[in-house]
Amino acid sequence: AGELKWWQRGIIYQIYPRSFQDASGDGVGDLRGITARLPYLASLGVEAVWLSPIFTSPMRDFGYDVADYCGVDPLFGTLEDFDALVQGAHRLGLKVMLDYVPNHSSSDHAWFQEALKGKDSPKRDWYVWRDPAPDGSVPNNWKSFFGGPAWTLDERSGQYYLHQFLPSQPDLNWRNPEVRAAMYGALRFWMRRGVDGFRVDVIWLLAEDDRYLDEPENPDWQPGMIEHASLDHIYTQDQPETHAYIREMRQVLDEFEDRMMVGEIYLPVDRLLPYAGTKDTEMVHLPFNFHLIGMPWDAAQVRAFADTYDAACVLAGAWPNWVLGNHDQHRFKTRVGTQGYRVAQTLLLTLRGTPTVYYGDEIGMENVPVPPEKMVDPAGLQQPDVPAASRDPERTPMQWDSTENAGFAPAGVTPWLPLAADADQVNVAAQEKDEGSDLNYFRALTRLRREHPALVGGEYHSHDAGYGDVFAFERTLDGERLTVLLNFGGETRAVGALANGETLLSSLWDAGAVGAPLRPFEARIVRAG
Ligand code: ISL
Repeated sequence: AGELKWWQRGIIYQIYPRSFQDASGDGVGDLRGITARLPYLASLGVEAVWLSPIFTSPMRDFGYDVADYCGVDPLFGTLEDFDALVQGAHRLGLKVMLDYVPNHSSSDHAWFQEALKGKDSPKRDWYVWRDPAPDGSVPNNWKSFFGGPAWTLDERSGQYYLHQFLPSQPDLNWRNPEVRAAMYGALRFWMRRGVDGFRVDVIWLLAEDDRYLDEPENPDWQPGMIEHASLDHIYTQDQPETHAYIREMRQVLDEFEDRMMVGEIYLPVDRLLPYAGTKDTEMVHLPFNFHLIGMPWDAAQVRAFADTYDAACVLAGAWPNWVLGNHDQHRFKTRVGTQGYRVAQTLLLTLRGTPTVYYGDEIGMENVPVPPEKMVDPAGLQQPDVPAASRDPERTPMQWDSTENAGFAPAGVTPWLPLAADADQVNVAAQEKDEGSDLNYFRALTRLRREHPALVGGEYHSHDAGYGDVFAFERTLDGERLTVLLNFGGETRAVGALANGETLLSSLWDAGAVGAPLRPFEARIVRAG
């Protein structure tokens, strides 16, 4: 796998900076905290660390509302702290990725404040303004992801501005070349400081159809689903102009050596892979593949998807990637259950493609119930009728040890979100000492990836294991063949010749006899003899 790039070869580890390590003692994680934990990150065997937004922000959407694209928010530290983090990471061989939020700024951004001055403001056209409908109401039926209309009236000018998220997150007007130039300037600023790559927030939403037509209703919407899903978003998502802007963005990245971007894109595979571009016109290096998150946890369905996706990637010349969780999704251990956890982790780290891991998943963190009076996520607060809407449960502090505040923050400090009730048992320190822990299983998997290039660069081919609850596939490279056997169910399953060969790793640790049946919920990696 020598010719692979770092973002193909390695694992991306997502840190939600508010929740990783609080060095300053204010209950919120920060950059110096992350720097202090770099040796831990290196010990995991990951390649790159992606930081959710650290930029100057009023934090109404916890940093996804940027008030200065080239500044570090004081809550997280200073530019000097950031430089130290990058240097420290690079010394340990870790890449650093930032979270770039181009679709919208904060309403506190100087650009929006200038635009608010009136229709003649030089920055007016940097955002998306429309006159009211003839009856004075919103220009059309577009909705915010967080509930309510995607339009807010600016009383002074009598016009509405577009916001696909909070009213305090006005959409930037990407059709305006000045906006694009300014936003590319921010990318260059961070790349000059040594940043290796970017996760690009809602990249598939950058442009809107400029006829501003009503979106069609979604016939599959039901009460209990978020309001945003009541429409089919054919005019606000995946527009041809968006593709053009991404091609431009890619050229900015290519001004620097070996940089990459991964795009946040929630689309079906046939509309997702075009975001990788073509050999001649490249776009994002990785278009996030979130499909394992949305689909039922079922061996046959996961296999069918993996087959389809892998083949589509080969055809499109796109490098595959896999995700089980992030700061917007419920913890995967909570979704698949304790028993399915190691099967899922094995799947993530052995399918062909770049895995992205969410902080804490390596120790098996689960959703933490957050009582109503402690809820802070606007997506949850604005949609109280949708219990699953809040993203607080998957954003709770990292569990480092069994001291007060689990080592996340000094004793006596109140963390910004509550810690898991079992943090005194489920934590890094405890799992370091336990050979059979989730943490050591994760490390065993990353070690295997390093020792066996077939797991990284090898071809993927699935097998019919003869049972609906077993997913079996092989990874082959240069004569080495590794078989991954995943028992999604609670039955013992004899998979015959598929299990023949030396067991390199079992989720139940003991290798067992050659060719032994799969035990309930066992994940096993076998080297064919
Ligand atoms: O989470 C989602 C899919 O289940 C969608 O609601 C949508 O993809 C998401 O809200 C978009 O997320 C990104 O942009 C938001 C920010 O709040 C999220 O944290 C970020 O990941 C606005 O910047």
